[in-house]
Amino acid sequence: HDAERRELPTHDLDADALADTWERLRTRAPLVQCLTNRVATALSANVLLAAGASPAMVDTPREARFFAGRADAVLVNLGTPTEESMQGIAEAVPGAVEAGTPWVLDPIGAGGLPWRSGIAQDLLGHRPTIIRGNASEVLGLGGGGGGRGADSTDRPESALPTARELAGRTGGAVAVSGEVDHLTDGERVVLLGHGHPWLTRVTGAGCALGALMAACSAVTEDPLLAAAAATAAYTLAAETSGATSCGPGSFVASLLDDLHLLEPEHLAGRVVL
Ligand code: ATP
Ligand code: TZP
Ligand code: MG
Ligand code: MG
Repeated sequence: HDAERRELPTHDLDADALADTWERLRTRAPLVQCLTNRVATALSANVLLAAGASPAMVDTPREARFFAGRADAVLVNLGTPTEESMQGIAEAVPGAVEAGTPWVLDPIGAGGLPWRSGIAQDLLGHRPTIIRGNASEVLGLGGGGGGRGADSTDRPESALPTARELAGRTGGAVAVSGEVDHLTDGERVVLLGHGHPWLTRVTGAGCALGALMAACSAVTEDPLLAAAAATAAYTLAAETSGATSCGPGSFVASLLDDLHLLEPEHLAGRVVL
């Protein structure tokens, strides 16, 4: 992706800024409220704990708004919507906005599934700090067709123009995941080519990355930096895990270990921006 990188606008993020963000996450242990799907719940909580953050899956409509005012960040994921879970999200998001709490939207299935596409469009109006999705979901949010259920059928580079347009609308960052992660705040564009193919063989691996982005958004005012720091940490840990495990099962266990072990100086020394 070096050729693509040369064609894109420059950015001011460097390895030290990403490492500082990772350091702040580990020192401050932000409280992350997760309103997520029933597939990815445990992995997301475990990824947050391994990184040094504090997960709380407070998603009932009766408490979601109250808690969004107390959490350091909120994650909203549309993976397995029910009437009740969507009511919880409808409470939490205005609660987060009112309290100035950063919030992340993972619009699973947007564009491809009718009910949640409408919900995702409505949520855009509340200006998510970060939108994180696969390429098909980001294209879906922009009004295009979606992917194949929860999985992407598009390449991240094809979603970059839509990602930039969405970021311009929300004032936040949009992170399109894939073999090369494409991140933008509408102006700046960051490409990160780390990771491991087994991340696509573990369900909820993208969702857990969204949770980690929420945690990072609690420790920096710059949404693009938050998204990039989370992506770098996660994908660098995954490279280590991929090299030391023998398949998706041992890989996901190692991923928690390697996230836990990833020191800011390792991140700074290894990331290619
Ligand atoms: P999908 O919904 O299509 O399963 P997702 O929401 O799970 O996508 P991914 O695109 O799989 O999200 O991204 C999750 C993580 O996996 C990201 O950190 C990304 O960098 C990494 N990743 C995705 N595809 C690859 C790949 N082919 N090689 C290396 N890393 C990858
Ligand atoms: N079905 C609905 S949500 C979900 C599945 C399989 C999890 C998708 O997780 P990810 O992180 O997008 O791979
Ligand atoms: Mg996936
Ligand atoms: Mg996904």
